[in-house]
Amino acid sequence: MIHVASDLGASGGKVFEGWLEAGRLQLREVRRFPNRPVWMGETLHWDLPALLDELYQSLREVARQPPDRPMTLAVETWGVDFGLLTRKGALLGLPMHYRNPAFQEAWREVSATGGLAELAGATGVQCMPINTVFQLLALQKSQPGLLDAAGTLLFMPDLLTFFLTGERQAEFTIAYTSQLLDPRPGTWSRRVLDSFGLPDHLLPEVIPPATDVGPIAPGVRERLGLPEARVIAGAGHDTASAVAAVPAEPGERYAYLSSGTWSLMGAMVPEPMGDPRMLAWHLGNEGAIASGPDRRGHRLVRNIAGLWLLQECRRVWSRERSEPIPWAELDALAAGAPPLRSLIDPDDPAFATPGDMPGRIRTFCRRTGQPEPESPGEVARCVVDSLALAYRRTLEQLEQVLGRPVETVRVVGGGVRNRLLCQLTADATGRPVLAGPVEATAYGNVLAQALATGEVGSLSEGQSLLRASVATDRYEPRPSDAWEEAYRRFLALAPAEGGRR
Ligand code: LRH
Repeated sequence: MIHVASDLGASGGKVFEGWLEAGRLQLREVRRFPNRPVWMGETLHWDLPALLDELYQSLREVARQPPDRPMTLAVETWGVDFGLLTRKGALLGLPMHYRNPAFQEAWREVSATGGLAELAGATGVQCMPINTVFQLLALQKSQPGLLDAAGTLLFMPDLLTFFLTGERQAEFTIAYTSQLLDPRPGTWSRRVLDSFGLPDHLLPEVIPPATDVGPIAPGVRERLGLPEARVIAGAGHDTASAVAAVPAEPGERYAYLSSGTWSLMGAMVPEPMGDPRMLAWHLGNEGAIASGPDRRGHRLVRNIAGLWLLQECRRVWSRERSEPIPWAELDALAAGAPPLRSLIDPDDPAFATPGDMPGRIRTFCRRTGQPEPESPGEVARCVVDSLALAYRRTLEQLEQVLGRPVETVRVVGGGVRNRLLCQLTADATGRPVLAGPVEATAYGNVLAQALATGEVGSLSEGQSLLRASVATDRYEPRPSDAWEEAYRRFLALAPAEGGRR
């Protein structure tokens, strides 16, 4: 059987085909394409038609390859974003992208009225302005009546699935990111819907990860010339897919770090955690694929602004130079720049929206009485040093919430390629870093499909297949006084967030 894994991430869309062979998960890249959001007036939107077209082309491409094998498909995307459908299934406008500045306002309003603790208590999720709940509140204000008129809200992976199958549902891991779900029963939170006056008729049934949704509808296949395939709701949330592909050893006490546009750091937990310190520490729960019979699992996580900061810097510098700056060049410049000179808090709201990131980083350093990084190498170094220190802070807080030590850091995703950041993460945290695979979301996506078809019986069986299939690099920590001193300076940048010293 062949499993088509489609991943729509911030740095682009990717489609892989995966299959099981000789005790391994095999992966082949089918297609890569841009996933560029589009400004329409004041609002940033998904370019959904372009993405659907890429998906159709990918399916045709996979079907052209011999041998002819039964095919399944699963789509995962980043969390929180959604589209609205009419009752009859027409799309009500292009889905909005979470980096819209208006969502920050909705968040500030709830925050000012003390509503964040209530929200975090009801959902267990890290309160972030990007969450669906804040998007809906912003929409209620800017487009009164729209939500009442709409028929169904579908999160992005479920929306793409809908266009292929005609089925409407909310896969558990992607629904979890909305901050509208009560994760323990795994159903929509009455408390949240009522206290924010949000309509509940929009929300479809929540289904567990790794569920067979149905075939590509015959009408769709004929119209678009698509092959026969069953569509699976895998782990619709890309982070949940990536974490399912952490090739940890049985019993290993690891923190995962899914490193890409965001740095998602956390640990698997048997049930949602409710430690009161989590709100101040920006820790929350998210969905995972678990080993249990219904596959709904939980993990602790902090969403840390990740390589986004460098991606935005690179965009600005590339524009200045009128050509894309190769990542390898940027990494080399950062490696050669003086270490631990100026530090930022990567999660400062100033860095959350697109714009002149190098300028904003300089302003942050000036405002906090530090030398302003000038050259691209200095700015990039400031970012990676600061990210490594942010990982240390989260790791220490995770240990306190878990009540046990974390012994290794497992990095997966595109950030595995940033060897400097991997080494700095080991140095800053004092833990060995095990990095790989780069294509974790695709592996996790394929694994979810293999679970749904029954080719793989359990998550642990899948993970032992993974260990046989992927390579990891190990980075040993090189702790030093310089890191200790820098960590003290880093913690002072955002004192409200705590830290152990
Ligand atoms: C990472 C991610 C993360 C958040 C954000 C919106 O791609 O999914 O887990 O949900 O994007």
